[in-house]
Amino acid sequence: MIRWKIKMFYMLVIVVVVACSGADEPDELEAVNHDAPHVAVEPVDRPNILFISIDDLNDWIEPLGGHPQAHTPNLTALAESGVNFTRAYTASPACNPSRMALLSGRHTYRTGMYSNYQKWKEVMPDVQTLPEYFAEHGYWTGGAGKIFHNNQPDPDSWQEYWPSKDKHMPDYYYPSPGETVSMPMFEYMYTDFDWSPIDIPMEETGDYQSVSWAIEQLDQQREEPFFLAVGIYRPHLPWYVPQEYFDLFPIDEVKLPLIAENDNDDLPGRALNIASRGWNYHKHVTEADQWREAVQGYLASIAYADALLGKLLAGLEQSPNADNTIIILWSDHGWQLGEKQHWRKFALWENVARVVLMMKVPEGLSTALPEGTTAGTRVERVTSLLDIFPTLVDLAGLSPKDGLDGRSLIPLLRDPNTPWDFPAITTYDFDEFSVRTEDFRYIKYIDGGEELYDHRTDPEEWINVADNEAYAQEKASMRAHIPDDAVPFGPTIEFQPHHIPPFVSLEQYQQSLERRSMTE
Ligand SMILES: [Ca+2]
Ligand SMILES: [Ca+2]
Repeated sequence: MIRWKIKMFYMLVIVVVVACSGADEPDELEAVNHDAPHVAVEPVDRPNILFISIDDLNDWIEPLGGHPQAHTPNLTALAESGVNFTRAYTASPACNPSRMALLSGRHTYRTGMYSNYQKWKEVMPDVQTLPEYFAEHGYWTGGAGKIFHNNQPDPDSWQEYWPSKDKHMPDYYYPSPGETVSMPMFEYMYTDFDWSPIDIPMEETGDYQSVSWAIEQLDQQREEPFFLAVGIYRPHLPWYVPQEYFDLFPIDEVKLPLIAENDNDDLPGRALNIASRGWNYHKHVTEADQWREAVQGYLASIAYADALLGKLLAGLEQSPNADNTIIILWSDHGWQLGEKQHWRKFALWENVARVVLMMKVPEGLSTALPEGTTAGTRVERVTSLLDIFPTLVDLAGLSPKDGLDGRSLIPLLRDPNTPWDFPAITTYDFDEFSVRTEDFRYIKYIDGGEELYDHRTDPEEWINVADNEAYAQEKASMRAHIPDDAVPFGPTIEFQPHHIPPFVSLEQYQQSLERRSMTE
């Protein structure tokens, strides 16, 4: 029905244009045709949006090739039926600032929402979130699982939510408080830093329940179009998933990530500080002989998340909304498992800044992209999670929203080779920036330390050429992208003993180093 209406609208525009201009050259017609959807004042119907987040998922998926053993048939199927953005980056390598940048469409350095240790509603009380914007334009908005940061659900963004508007996360398995299954506890260890098969049927796991609820929503016929958000929590720690997913990766065959010997020798001081994250996770993991087990746990958790994605997409396929729903899938940031002796997120290197981003737009559904996406497209241009908000607004034909920091990806959805010279900026907490272009990554830390990597020859970021004279020009042009007007750090929460407070000044960072040297 929608397809038919758009085609009719299309034909009408062509007829009117031909009548008015007398143009009869096919390429002129083509040009007009291309722009025609933008003159639509009120499209007759809106496409549904299925908005899928997979937490803490790095590039260890088959369509991005980050680990040779990844088992992700459903991500592969989505990439092959839609568009895979292979150079997509987060605005910030932590759940809360990344998600709030995406959901507000605003950069961290424009809002002051820099850290997990902030309440976003306090930092940006007046923000209109992406789902709120869709609700304002007549959408039913609902969701399940982690979309906003764990402990900061937003009842205002949704008409329905599972488990509830005030509790976004379903219950997940945990061992007894303070206990772990595989990884021996060490001082200041993040208590979820653990991995193990669990003797719990798939159907009883939290993410399975989120996905099941979402499939029920897909089956409903509503008056309004839907914006349905599904947050799959794994592969966020702890990596507890059913045995069958561990069985995919026999421990003797698990391959560790690619590591360069002496990789850290050319890192500036603050980078080394970030790598150890204060408490040297890498030392504890290797001393406990758990590196391979951790990699197995992450791969198993990715395979588990992929299986649930498959269940969700099969649910869509079998629903009455299979042909009138746009799919978007994203992860909030990447992860490191020992590269540069770093574990977890909270860093500015490629393995952490790179995210998964895929879209699929059926034909005849979006006035901005009536032809839909072309199956199997790879977009290798640099993109950002900030681009999601304006892209979805365009795809749904909503009125443009002011003040968004990203840009609509419609031109790249039409033609992945469109020139696109927009570097991705990633912030780590405050005043630490990474700039990524197609060929380079540049990092500037709070103490002035720098890194520069040439991705044409060094995709693993092993050779820091920041001090190499041959790269002086590239470094200067990369550095020029760092904003000089970043807003101050917004209010923080009360810090717990295990928190690493974000540094909001060089002095504060230096004081922390002094304190640390006194305790060592
Ligand atoms: Ca995350
Ligand atoms: Ca190095």
